[in-house]
Amino acid sequence: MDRPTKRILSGVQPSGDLHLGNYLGAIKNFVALQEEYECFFCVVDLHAITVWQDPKVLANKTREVTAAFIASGIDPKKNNIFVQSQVPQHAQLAWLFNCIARMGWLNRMTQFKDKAGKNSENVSVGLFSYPTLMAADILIYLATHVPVGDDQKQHLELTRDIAQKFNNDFKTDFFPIPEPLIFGQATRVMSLRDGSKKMSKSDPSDYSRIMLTDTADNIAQKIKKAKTDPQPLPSTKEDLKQRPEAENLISIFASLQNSSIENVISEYAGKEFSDFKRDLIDLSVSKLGPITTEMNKLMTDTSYIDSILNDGKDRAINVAEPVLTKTKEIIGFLS
Ligand code: AQP
Repeated sequence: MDRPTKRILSGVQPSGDLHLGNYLGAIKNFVALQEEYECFFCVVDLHAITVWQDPKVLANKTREVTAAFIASGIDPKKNNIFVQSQVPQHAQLAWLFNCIARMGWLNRMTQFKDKAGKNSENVSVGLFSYPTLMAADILIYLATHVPVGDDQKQHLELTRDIAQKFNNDFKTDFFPIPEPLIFGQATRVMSLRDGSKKMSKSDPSDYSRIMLTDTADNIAQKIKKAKTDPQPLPSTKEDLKQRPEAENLISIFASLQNSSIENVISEYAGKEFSDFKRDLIDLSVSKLGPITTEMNKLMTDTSYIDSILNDGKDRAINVAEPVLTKTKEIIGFLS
C-alpha cells in the first residue's frame, strides 16, 4: 500500500455560518498548504450532528462550507473536497477506534467539558466520542499532517495516542503518528465581545463573530462594537498581556494583512482604537468581501458544488477503502 509522506486531512463542520476563526485558524492555512501537500478537505457533517442540526438546512450548510473552501482559494481539481457522511469508511474506522481509545482519555477532553457544561448527562454519546471519529477521519487516509486551529490540539494528541496504541496492540507500524500544523498569527481567534472566549459558531451573540457571509456593513458594525479597553494601542508585544481584546484585534489584523503582530504594533503604537478599528474594517472588507461574493456566486448553482463533492467522494473512497480493509485484516476479522 502507498505510504504517503506529505498528506493532509482537515475538516470543517457544517454546523452554522463559518466565521473569521474558521477562516484564519483553518481555511486560510489550507490554501497555503495545497501546493506542498496532497490534501483531503472534508465537510464533517457526522461531527455536526453530535449536536442538533435542522434537517432543512444541513444540506445547504454542507454546500456552503464547500463554497467557502473554493471561494477562499482551494483548487477543487487538485485537492480532494468531500463530505464525511458520503465516505462510510470514516464511521467504520471510528467504531474500531472506539474499542482502542480509553474512557479516561476521552474524559480529559476539554472541548467536551466546555460543550456539555452542566448538562453532561443529557448530551449525545456522539459528542463524547467525537475525538475517536476525528482520529478515524485522519487515519483512514494515513494522513501525516493536520492543519487545525489551536482549539483542536488536544483532539489531535488523542489521535496520536490512538494510532500509537493500535500500532502497539497489534505490533504493527501501520498508522502514521500525524503532526499538527498550527500556524499563522491567529491560531485562536477570540470572541469580539469577550476576549477570553473562543470565536465560535454556537455563541448566541451575532456580534461575537464576523461571518464569511457578512456584508461590508455588518463587518463594520461588528468591528465598531468590538470590545476594547480604554488605553491606546500598546507599543510592545509585552504590553498586550492582560489585554485580551486588544491582542485579539491585533492578531486578526496581522493575519488578514499577512504581516506580524510586531509590525502591526509598531504601526499603531499609541494610537486610539477608533483609528485602528477604521483600518481593521477596511482591511477585513477588502480581504473577506471577494470571498463572500464568490461564495454567493457558487451557491447560485449548486450543481457545480455537488459535482465537486461527488468527484471528491470517489477519490476519497479509493484511498479509504484499502486502509479499512488492511485495518480489519490486522485486527483479525474474516475478509
Ligand atoms: N476561534 C477559532 N480560532 C481559530 N481557529 C478556529 N477554528 C474554529 N474556531 C476557531 C478552527 O476551524 C476549523 C473548523 O472548526 P469546526 O467548525 O469543525 O469546529 P469548531 O472548532 O467546533 O467550530 P466552532 O465555530 O467553535 O463551532 P461550535 O460553536 O459548534 O463549537 C478547526 O480547524 C478549528 O480548529
